[in-house]
Amino acid sequence: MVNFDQQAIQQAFDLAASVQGTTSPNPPVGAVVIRAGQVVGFGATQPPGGPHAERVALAMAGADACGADLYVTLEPCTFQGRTPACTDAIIAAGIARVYFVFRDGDPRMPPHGAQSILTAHGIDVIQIPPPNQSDALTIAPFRWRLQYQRPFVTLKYAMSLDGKIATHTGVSQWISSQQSRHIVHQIRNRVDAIITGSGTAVRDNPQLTVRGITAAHTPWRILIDSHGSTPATARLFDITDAPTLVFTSTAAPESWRNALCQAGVDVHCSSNTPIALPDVLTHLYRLGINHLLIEAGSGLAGVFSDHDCIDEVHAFIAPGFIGNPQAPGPIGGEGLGQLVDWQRFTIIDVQQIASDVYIHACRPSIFAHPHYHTKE
Ligand code: AOF
Ligand code: ZN
Repeated sequence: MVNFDQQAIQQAFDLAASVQGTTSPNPPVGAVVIRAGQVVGFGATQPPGGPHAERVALAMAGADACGADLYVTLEPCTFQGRTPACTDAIIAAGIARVYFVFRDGDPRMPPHGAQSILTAHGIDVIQIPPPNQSDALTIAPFRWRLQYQRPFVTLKYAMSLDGKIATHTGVSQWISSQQSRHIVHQIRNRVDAIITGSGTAVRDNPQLTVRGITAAHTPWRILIDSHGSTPATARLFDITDAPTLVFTSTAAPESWRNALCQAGVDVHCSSNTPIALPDVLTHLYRLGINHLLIEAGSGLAGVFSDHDCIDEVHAFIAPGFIGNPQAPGPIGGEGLGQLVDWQRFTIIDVQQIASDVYIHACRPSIFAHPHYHTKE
């Protein structure tokens, strides 16, 4: 029976959560060093090229790391990437025991992970469960990108009690409460990029920035606009707020594409109209984007859903009716014809936020192998 420190691993997950969105393509990891029941060091993964969580925590612990226990949310890396192997730092510091939760799926890891290297140096290595089921969400975006060569995709929407995200005339501001919209900024702060479509860009002229909270970073803004219908004056194209990447096609006017390039927007032009979602996701994979947030209308969300590319949902449900069959719901697209193989999400959290109900759900497969043994 392993007697590990629940508080230490919880603190490590809190540290990991605090740097979500700032570490891609690396995973956000938290580490805590405990000696004689006291926290002597802690840290989280720094942006790419910077030290990993373990090295930050060990540096803080200094000589106190000798004989101490290390709690880390992901098994320590054993290879030289942009930074040297964490196992070397753990061995050099004289750590006695390493508790970790998730296995690292990076192909540069050896078949048996960090365990054999550390145990060969007399260090006990113990894999423990996550304190909460939802802790798997800290590692899922990193895992998804490696496993499926695409980002982990989160959809956020606000809808009425009758399942509409706008009126039949296209008005959607505002369906959810101000408190719910505040949570959306926290969600944006945890992702690498926010994607929308031209319908939303034209109708709402959104900024898609993190506001009203202390932002850890600035996510990319991504627009899918095959025909160049978003005015060049749109707020999304003001790159002093945040960087913007546009996927368009040769069907869009060349003058529009040039104007965007001149404004500093990163324009990716394809000869296919409409733009193929798998091409977009592959491009984002190559850019190192682990976590993508959809904030769009039913058209773009429907394309993601038809491709079975929505992995997590944040739904805000406001207590009023909108009505009219022409008023859109959150998901358009082709949709399902039958419910035989219908894949349901797993609900992680349900809360009342001011007058709204908030539902947080994700694919059950995120929890299927919470310890993520990839190399068995
Ligand atoms: C850890 N602790 O905090 C993180 C790890 O290029 P590098 O050197 O930054 O290495 C990136 C890889 O390190 C990444 O793909 C993943 O396997 C691991 N991430 N490992 O020990 C950490 N973020
Ligand atoms: Zn490392």
